[in-house]
Amino acid sequence: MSEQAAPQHRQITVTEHLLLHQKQSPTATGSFTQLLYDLILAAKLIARNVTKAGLLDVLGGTGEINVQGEDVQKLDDYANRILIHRLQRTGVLCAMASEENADVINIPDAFRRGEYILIFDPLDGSSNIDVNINVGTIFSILRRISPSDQDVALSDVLQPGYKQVGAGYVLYGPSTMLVYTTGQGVHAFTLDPSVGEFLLSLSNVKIPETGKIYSVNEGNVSYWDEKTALAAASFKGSDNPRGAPYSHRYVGSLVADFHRTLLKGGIFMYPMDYKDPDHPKGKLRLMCEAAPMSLLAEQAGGMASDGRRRILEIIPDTLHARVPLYIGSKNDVQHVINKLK
Ligand code: AHM
Ligand code: MG
Repeated sequence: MSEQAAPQHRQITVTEHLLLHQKQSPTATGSFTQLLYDLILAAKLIARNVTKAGLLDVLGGTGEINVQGEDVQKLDDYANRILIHRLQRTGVLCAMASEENADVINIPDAFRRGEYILIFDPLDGSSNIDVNINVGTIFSILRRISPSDQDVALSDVLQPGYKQVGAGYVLYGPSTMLVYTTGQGVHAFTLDPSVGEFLLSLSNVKIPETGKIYSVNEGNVSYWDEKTALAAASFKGSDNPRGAPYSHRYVGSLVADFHRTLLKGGIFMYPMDYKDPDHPKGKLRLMCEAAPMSLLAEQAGGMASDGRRRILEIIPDTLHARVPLYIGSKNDVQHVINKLK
């Protein structure tokens, strides 16, 4: 079970939480804490605009198509700009990569550079924003491997997920929540808009070993192979870890679907599909979606796989590589892996 937050008068802020963990690491310099601090500020600015969607002229598309071939929403673009603007001046990053940008984003010469690389999806699920459904920002933090006096190489960015030194997301929902890990468990904070601070809500979040909910876009069933279709169908009957039908929930925003899976258990899947019959592939991006969620899942005692391999061990071949994703409760994910064999 996750540990509940302290009563109101003893609540701790995310900054206090970060400093506490920093103190516990004798080699910590404070730069990682600075990075998260600036990331949180960017998230608050994004939250401010997301909650005003419908009031400000922020809904709809910009008319542009992004590197993924998708319509760029005005809020996607805003979130991306805010993150790049705020984070390039932290002094602790040597590069960034965004779902919205084709290439690695270098830190301009005007700013100090550091050891960390930030990869993010600025506004995941943004096709849902026009209908007032939860969206989120997902982030992944790596440490560069090449010497710091050299230019950052693509190989610094294309590291497998187990190398992440931090990962998390901000969920813009009925309340704004920050969930993060630095490899010492998963902790969840809620933004109190009256004081502008994220306050600790849950520490050491643990995913139940078996859940009661499966989450997948079943409208795609005719694009799946037979084993995938049978694996998804097994959650409707009794041939599954629960031995009884699961409930089905699918928001269509990874951050929202993952957040529910993290807290309540079960499985979220985005299988490989044959929409392009010659090039079967998953939809979700390895570096800015699957890898950070997988670090969180494993830190919470869950599991994440592409159906064959542990997501965290996959070495990305390109910045925008896509993978199938099966993530959530250990027993539910293992069940699907067995079905796919
Ligand atoms: P996005 O990054 O362009 O918003 O796309 C990713 C989203 C995820 O949030 C979600 O899990 C998935 O796409 C939903 O896809 P679909 O509409 O095909 O079910
Ligand atoms: Mg996304």
